[in-house]
Amino acid sequence: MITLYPQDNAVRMTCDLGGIWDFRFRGDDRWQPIAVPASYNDQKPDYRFRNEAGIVEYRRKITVPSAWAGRRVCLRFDGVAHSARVCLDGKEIAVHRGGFLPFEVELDGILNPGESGILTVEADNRINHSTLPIGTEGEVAFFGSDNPGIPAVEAAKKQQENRGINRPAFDFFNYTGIQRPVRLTATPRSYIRDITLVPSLNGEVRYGIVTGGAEGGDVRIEVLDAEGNTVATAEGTDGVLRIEQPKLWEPWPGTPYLYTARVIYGEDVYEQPFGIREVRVEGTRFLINGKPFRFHGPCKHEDSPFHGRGLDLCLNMTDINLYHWLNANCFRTSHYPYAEEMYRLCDREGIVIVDEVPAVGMWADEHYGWDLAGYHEQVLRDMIIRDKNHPCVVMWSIGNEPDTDTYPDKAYAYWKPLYDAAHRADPQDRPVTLVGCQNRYDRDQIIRSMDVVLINRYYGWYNLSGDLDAARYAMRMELDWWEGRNKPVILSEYGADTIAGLHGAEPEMFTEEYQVAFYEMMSECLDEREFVIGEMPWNFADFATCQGPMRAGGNRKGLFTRDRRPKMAAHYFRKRWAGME
Ligand code: GCB
Repeated sequence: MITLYPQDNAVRMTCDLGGIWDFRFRGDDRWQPIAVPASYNDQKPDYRFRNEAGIVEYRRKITVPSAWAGRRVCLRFDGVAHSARVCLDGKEIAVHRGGFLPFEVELDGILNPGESGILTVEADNRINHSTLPIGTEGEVAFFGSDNPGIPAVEAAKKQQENRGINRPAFDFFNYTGIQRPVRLTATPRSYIRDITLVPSLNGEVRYGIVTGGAEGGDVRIEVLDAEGNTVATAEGTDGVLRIEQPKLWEPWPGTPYLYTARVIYGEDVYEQPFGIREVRVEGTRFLINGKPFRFHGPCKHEDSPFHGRGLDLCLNMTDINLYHWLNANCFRTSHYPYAEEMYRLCDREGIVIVDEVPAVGMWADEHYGWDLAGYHEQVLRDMIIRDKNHPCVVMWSIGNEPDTDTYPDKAYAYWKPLYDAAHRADPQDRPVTLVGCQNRYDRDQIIRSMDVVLINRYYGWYNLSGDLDAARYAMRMELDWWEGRNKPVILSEYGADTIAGLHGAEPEMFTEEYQVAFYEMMSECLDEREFVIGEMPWNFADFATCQGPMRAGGNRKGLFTRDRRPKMAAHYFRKRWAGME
């Protein structure tokens, strides 16, 4: 079950379990030190850390402070990739499927205040046709030519399978482990379990409170403005708050004004930040607070040297300040829900988010035969429950680049119920999208049916490579077609691999000049169309991928290098986006 983000206040306490834990591959005798939270993969120059598919074990001693007597004590994991089995003193206390959403286990009766125990966490990094994201089973990897049919290659592939080699069906390194914080949390026994806030521009905020534990008394809610003044109050588990002359949450460069909903239930208190803003699609426009909003900002990954996909608050801060430097106003959480700290930061900084589930790697048409829809919907609902109150989140993405054109009707039948489920799950009923890959857009049925059409296009890179005139022609021709669909369109990925420091008098592929020329050409096409309401270059920074003949030290389509130095294209967008709001 998804629970509120942990909080320290007068009645709630947390104890961060980050640090150096014990670690080993299942079956090993010897434990070795490992940093938590972080991906384990880059913490040791060892083949197994990078490549082994299977279960790893983490271990440490935990103690519940005796001062927490009488409290409800939980162990909360913000994200363990890709699934976790948690034991205390050898006894299973929790299992969780999926690597990008939180889960918690109540320790009442398992470990009491004043007691210690040995916590072990088994993390499974295997990916296959029943996980999100998807791993390959038998077929070729996402990027890598396996020369199907060559007897020696086929035989060697069988050998690989026997060795448990496990490959992503997606273009980012399969970083795993305990990548996000682990905490002990203490709340009163009768506690606030969930808070839902649905603001309107007129200052009315519909709210709903869910409580847990024994009946604990009345529910009261107070809204505080940014200075801490109480500006509205209400009583009861649901109702409407009324804020006079509300200040709106506006995306950057406006003011992302935040209120705090202080919920009081018996002894418990929780302070939930929120913003007053409305999101709506009207014709081919995307409106935030009734004003047309144009998305401009590169897509991201959670990726950096050393930490891998592990939470790094300093990196998050640096990245968001680089978004400001770029004059960017948004990103998509390609290709999974990010750590909660990032959304909280974007609430404060006014950076808009398109929030994406880890449904990536479904590019083979056979996925319509896999038994995945139920789990997919659960992950989607859990993401929406976790992120529903963030003003920065303005749209949900139910997946990235599935095959939607081989069997358009099967694709429609799979994705439409997920689209409906997202609308049903979101109390704020934000727009919903599915990100389309470069395909037979004339055959596809589902992408065009989304509230906003998000399409990834690589004219001039993966096709028409190196010929930007041809790419311009193709892009224009496709945009002519979309013009007839009467939908708002965002170019949700476009980019060119670029080796920082590689230059050419002629803009040739992989040079910084080509990356700029590619973006200039694309900008020209996009600027001609009013229904194009956004551009999200791929990618903010270079990032790690699995090895393959098309990836030299990872994906190099970053506007920045992996250590966040701007390439020429970053300067290009900084200029282009200045004053674009
Ligand atoms: C895509 C994928 C993204 C890849 C990118 C690329 O279409 O959505 O995950 O990294 O292309 O660079 O090939």
